Amino acid sequence: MTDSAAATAIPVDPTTSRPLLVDAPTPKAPYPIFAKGPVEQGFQRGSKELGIPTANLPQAGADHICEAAGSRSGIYYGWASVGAETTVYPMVMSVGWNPYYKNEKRTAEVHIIHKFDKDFYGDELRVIVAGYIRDEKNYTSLDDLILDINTDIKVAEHSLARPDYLALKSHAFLSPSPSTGA
Ligand code: ADP
Ligand code: RBF
Ligand code: MG
Repeated sequence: MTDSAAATAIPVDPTTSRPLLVDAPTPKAPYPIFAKGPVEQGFQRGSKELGIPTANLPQAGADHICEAAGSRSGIYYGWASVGAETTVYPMVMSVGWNPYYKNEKRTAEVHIIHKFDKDFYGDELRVIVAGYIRDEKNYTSLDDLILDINTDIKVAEHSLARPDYLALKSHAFLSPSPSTGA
């Protein structure tokens, strides 16, 4: 490999062989997409037991993201903040149709890449969606789903480290709303 090829090579996750960088060096329309709302309860299908809890955005937030992103179901990445906290964390988000609602409703579930001490149901969740990672897949094994989510997390971290994506981390949208209180 020549030096210039090495300099431009995209790193790959050894476990899943997936590239760790997605999207152009600068966010392109329709990104960034902004959404906020109080965290709602999901179906408690055990995301937490998998070690991958997902905070559900209200329906209006999920619909807004879907529409803005061209109604594309799949896995997205970006930044998130919660409640009265000013800390901004990287996030991965699964957007899809929910069979429970007979495919009439889409959900947007956000996994914040941080270990929290407690739940934050009802708190305001603010997200900036910076780009798209992949389509949703059907898995035959839970282990394979977990491996892919762990790669999604690495993809988000790598992709968000680029200057034009990092700049979104300090966007005013992620500051607590005056009414958030508590
Ligand atoms: P639900 O079905 O209600 O969404 P989950 O098992 O997916 O249940 O857990 C989600 C909840 O876990 C969130 O609403 C939030 O209160 C809490 N939580 C704790 N840590 C995180 C995290 N890192 N990312 C997202 N949610 C988290
Ligand atoms: N579920 C799937 O069936 N296929 C997927 O490709 C998929 N990818 C996910 C990626 C991320 C980053 C996250 C957080 C979840 C993903 N899920 C996927 C799981 C699913 O959307 C949901 O979290 C669980 O069903 C629990 O509600
Ligand atoms: Mg959840």
